[in-house]
Order: sequence, then structure tokens, then C-alpha cells
Amino acid sequence: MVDELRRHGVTLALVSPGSRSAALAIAFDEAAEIEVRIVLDERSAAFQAIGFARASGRPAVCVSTSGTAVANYLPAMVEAARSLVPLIAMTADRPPELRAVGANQTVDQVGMFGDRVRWFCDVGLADAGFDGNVYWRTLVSQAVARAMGHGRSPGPVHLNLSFREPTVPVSDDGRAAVEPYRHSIEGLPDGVPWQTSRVAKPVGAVLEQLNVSRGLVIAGEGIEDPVGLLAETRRLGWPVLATALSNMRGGPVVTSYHHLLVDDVSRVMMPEAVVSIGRIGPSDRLSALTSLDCPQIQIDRWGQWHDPRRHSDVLTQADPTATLGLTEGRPDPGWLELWSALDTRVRDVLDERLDDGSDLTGPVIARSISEVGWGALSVASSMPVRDVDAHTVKGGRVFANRGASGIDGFTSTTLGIAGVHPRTLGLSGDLSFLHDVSALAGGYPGDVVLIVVDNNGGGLFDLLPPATHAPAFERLFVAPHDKDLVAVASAFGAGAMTIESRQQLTEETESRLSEGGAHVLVVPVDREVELKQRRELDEAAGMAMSSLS
Ligand SMILES: Cc1ncc(C[n+]2csc(CCOP(=O)(O)OP(=O)(O)O)c2C)c(N)n1
Repeated sequence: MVDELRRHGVTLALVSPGSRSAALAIAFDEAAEIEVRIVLDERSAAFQAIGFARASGRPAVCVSTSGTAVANYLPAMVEAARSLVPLIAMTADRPPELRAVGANQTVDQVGMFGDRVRWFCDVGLADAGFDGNVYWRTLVSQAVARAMGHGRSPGPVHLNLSFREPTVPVSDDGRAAVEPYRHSIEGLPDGVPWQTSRVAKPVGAVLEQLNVSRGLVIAGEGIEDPVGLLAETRRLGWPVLATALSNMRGGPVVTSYHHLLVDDVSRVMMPEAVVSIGRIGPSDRLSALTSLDCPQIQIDRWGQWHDPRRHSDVLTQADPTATLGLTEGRPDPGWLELWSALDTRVRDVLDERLDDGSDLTGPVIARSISEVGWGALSVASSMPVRDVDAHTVKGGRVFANRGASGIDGFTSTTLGIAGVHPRTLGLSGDLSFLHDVSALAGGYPGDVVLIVVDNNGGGLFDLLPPATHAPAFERLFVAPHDKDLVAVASAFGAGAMTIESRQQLTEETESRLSEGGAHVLVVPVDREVELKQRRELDEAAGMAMSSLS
């Protein structure tokens, strides 16, 4: 199975130590083309796999022993299922005769992840007498194909493998006799995979509603063909509102939408059709465009049902670029110019405000990140992803686990990305950082600098109803931890320091990205100052918009 995985392009196995999975660990270790990374905590391993798969486009394999080890994959399986990230979990299990009889470290692993996985297979035992080569190899072909989207959409796959003792090649404790495996386990000649899958890229029909002058395109997460999509929208004369995770920033796209849309959409800005592509969070003001009273078209390559406002007229499973390519359109140059002018104006107003002061806040940090030469940016849930969406305009690969929007597994995911992209920069809140701090206990697969916005708790809640309506708001929601995060990070061996100014932040980030290794830069932020700034930014944008209309 390991050889077949290699033939299918698997290059990374995240192995968590355990005895039942010994055969898998050894086989992966012996496969020269597959890197084996040992990660103690299975939860962290699976998030690292997500980071790797997001960044490389290839599935990573996680290997665990039996018992609660398997259950620790659940958060990442949920995220991968919702984010369409290919991930293959190979979990070792007890043989049938040891199940359901109270045997040690034996839990029901069959179908443990429910319908979150794209495919589950209880692989069974590698009995010495069973000629299983074709079975195991085709099973791997199917596992990879399903993880990559065959039949449904990309996502996690669970292979549960039983092992009898001895779990290592030689039995020296007399518990079982070793009977060598007799049948061939050869793969096909020339290193080719046993079976291959072809996932078609369907193209939707030309949609009548798209034949308009004033279309708006909202580019959600992970646009596969940013260059082609931009070219088609230019031809149609439609502005692209490009979210931070779209892969479309850095080009002629609208990025200040969160502030530009602070008040109601004025008559001149009213589109004739809205085309939204993929998941379009996190700005609630941006998603409000999908309930404007005009034709609402969703295009998703994998047919995901992204329609939280239940307002879409058409949900299309199609290649977005090809679909727009089939649309004739009726370009009106003034429409594109209007949105570009509004975007430039609002961006200038925001930047002026952020550059005019010495306070370090989430928005200021997100803006500063545009000045640093990172290779990939990994952003945690809560305010970091919102601030980057609103204030980081620079092009480049930006990643975030927005499938389920958890604050868990952030550092692990970032380490997974760092193993693929040089100069990976992470941005998280203090609670996200603490939630997954044990990820720092393992090795570092690549160079990484983590910026931790330390506002001593969950700043997001200041913007939500509990802030004004809930008793014991601080304790129940913000949950201050009062930990010295520099000391915490240092205890795990990361280079860590407190950052006191914006200039120091950009300089330290830049120099530590070049230095290599793992670094944590803790930026203390005052929640009240930050909240005040967020309100001022909204007001300034609102004034700029009203002076223009
Ligand atoms: C696994 C998980 N637990 C809880 C939550 C709920 N939650 C959302 S934001 C948040 C606070 C995050 O705080 P921090 O990481 O410091 O970021 P900040 O809000 O200060 O930007 C919490 C607990 C969640 N999204 N995911």
C-alpha cells in the first residue's frame, strides 16, 4: 500500500508513534521518496496534513495507532471535509477477534468519522495466505482518487487497517509465530499507479442572467485559475471583489469592500447580477451582496451549496472561468471604473488612518504584513482572518482553515504549509496560539515566523452581542489567560520576543524569515484601543463614500 501511495504522488506521511501501527511506520520509513514526519499528537498531525495538502495540492497521509489516537483526527477531518482538502488517514486497528471484548486500547473505529469522509474502508488483515496485491493496490488507487475528488469533491478518506501480533517483522516474545508472506506484492512496471482517475471539469451552460453590463464577481476561497478568471471579468467589464483567500490579490481587484460596503449599497453601485464563486467569507458586509435584489448566481467547481442567505437563483457546478468565458456580456467601461475609483479612495482613507498613529492593533498588523516578503501567509480564525481580509492587499498564497472556522490546529496547519513554502508567515490570536501550542513540541518541517496578536483573550467577542448583553462577559467569553507567551514559546525552543512598534514588527519578521527556524513574535494589543480604531475606520470609510456619491 505504501508503494502504491508513492506511485500516486504521496510524498509525506505524518506518523504518530504507536505499536499497532508499527508495520505502517516502518514501511513508510523505508519508502525513500516519502518523507516521514513524527508528530506525537494525532490532532496536530492531521492539521499539519491539512497545511501540507492545502499548500501542495497533494494528499498527505496520517498514520496512527488504535484507540483515542484515531479520535484525535476528528477536528481536522471536519475541517478537511468542509474545505475540500485531500487527506488520507491510515489507522491501525485490532483484528476482529479482539474487537468488542474489552481488549486494551480497542475502540470501535469502523466509520468513526461518519459521513465526513469521502470514503471509508475497513481494509482488514494482511493474512499470510491471502493474495492481496491487487486488492491493496487498487484500494489505494481508489483512496487517492476519492481524496482528490473522484465521485464527489476532494476531502478526507479513512482507511482502517487491522494488524495481528506480532506488529513488528520478528516475534521474539513467543506470542505469535511469524509466517512470511508468500505472494507477490509487485506494482506495475515503470512505477505507474495501478489505476488512475480522471475528474472532469464540467462547464455550465451559458446563463441568460449573465448577459448584463453591471455584473459583480465575488471571488471566494481558492480560485484555481486566477489569471484566466481575471481576464474573463476584464472582458466582461465586471469588477472582482477578491477575498484574501482567493489567490487573486495583487492584481486589479477590489479589496476594500468590507469598508466600502459599510453603509447601504447606493443606487449607482447597484449591480444587475452578482456572481459568487466558492465560499466567500469572512466579511458579513461582502456576503450581504448575495442577498441584493438582482439575479444571484453561485458557481462552484465542486457543486458545494454555499448559500447561507438562501437567496441564490442559480447554483452551478462548473468551472468558473469557462462559464464566464461562455458569457457574451455587454461591457460598460464606466461600471468597472466606478468600482476601481471607490476602492482606491476607501483604501487610501484606511491606509492614512492606519499609518497615522503609533498604536499596534490587529488592522495595523495586517496592513504591515503587506510590507514583508513572505512566501505564504497562514491566518488563524477569529479577527486575524478578518483583519487580513480587510487590510492585507499584497498578492501571494494565503491560507486559512475556514471550512469549519475553528481556532484549533492553527500552528500545526502553519507548520504543514511551512514544509511546502519557504518563508511561511503565520498570524494568529493568543487563544488560537495557546489552543495548539503543543505543535511547537515537535520538529519544524520548514522555516516559520508566527505573529501572535496578544490581546489576552478573544477580541472577536467585543464585536458580538455578548459584549453588551452577557453578564460576566470577560470571564465567560473573552477568557483572559494572563500567560507570558514569549516564555511559553521559548519553553518549546522557538526564538521568541515581544514586539513594541510597527517598525520593529516588520524588521523582525523580515530578518527572522531570512534567518530560518521557528520564531514567535508576540505583539501586545489593547482591546479597547483596537475597538476604537475599528469604529473610526468604519466612520472614515462611510464619510469617504458619502462624499463620493
Ligand atoms: C475550536 C474552537 N473553539 C472555540 C471557538 C469559538 N471562538 C471563536 S473566536 C474565539 C476567540 C479567539 O481568540 P484569539 O485567538 O485570541 O483571537 P481574537 O479573537 O483575539 O482575534 C473563540 C473561542 C472556535 N471558533 N473554535
